[in-house]
Amino acid sequence: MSDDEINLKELPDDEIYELMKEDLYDGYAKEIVDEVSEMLSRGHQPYDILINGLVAGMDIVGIDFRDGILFVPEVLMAAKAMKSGMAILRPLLAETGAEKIGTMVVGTVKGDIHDIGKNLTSMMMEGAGFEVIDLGVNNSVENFMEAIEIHKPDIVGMSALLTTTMPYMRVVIDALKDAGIRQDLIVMVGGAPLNDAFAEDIEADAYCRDAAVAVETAKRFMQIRREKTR
Ligand code: B1M
Repeated sequence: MSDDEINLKELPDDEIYELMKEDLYDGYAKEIVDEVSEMLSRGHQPYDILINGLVAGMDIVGIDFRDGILFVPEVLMAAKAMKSGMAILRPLLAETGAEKIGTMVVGTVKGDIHDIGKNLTSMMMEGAGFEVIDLGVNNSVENFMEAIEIHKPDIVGMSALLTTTMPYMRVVIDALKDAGIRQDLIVMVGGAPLNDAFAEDIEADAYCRDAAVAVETAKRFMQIRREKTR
């Protein structure tokens, strides 16, 4: 919806959230930027704007994509709009002044180019005080191993959004075992098609339903790790 038609200042909060979902669906990046900024100026928390506006909008896109109502170009536009909103929220979510509590190497696995959920998780982890080395998308086992060698992280995070790419997580975990470093790392996995049973099956340490769970899980594991080394 164009700014010429709507004066955001006149709308109540719930209508702006509705508008965000519509504009995300339509891939209107500029409008999303304006709406995110307006909600911030009203004192809404960055996390609430992310969940109630951007993530809620992307959920609707996902349903219509699945049902053949939206196609790849439209979904890409929606993803671009989502990223423009996330770009504003990112520094705010990361701005907690928290002490560094650990390091995570994270990436989307080979064959998979979905990165919105991974980026969101990275943002939230940074906000919680983790250093995050984000490998981007379509990562081979070699990419993960090289980054682990260089950055010596506490945590390895993997993301997959496709049922065809999620099995690749096992390939990475098996490589960690073969290299004799599996026990030194906390392995967390996430992505819409995963679940606890899958994580257990591939011998990951945890499945993270969403970015907030990823943060809680990482903190919990780091706490356990610190207690062990005391
Ligand atoms: Co894709 N796509 N897509 N797509 N896409 C899905 C995943 C799909 C479910 C849509 C559908 O049919 N309903 C479906 C997968 C079906 C399946 O395998 N079961 C699908 C398909 C089929 C495809 C293509 C094959 C389509 C085609 O070309 N025919 C193709 C594959 C490309 C490839 O990867 N090789 C494709 C392409 C694309 C786009 C490029 C158009 C675009 C991606 C743009 C981008 O990411 N830059 C896209 C999008 C946007 C989606 C949907 C609509 C939205 C995904 C998303 O960003 N969600 C998606 C439908 C859906 O999931 N509802 C769909 C919002 C995000 C915040 O949630 O990613 O789940 P999510 O992340 C959450 C948690 O899962 C968790 O925390 C996040 C935040 O709370 N999490 C982690 C995620 N990663 C984590 C890592 C962690 C921890 C937690 O590490 C520790």
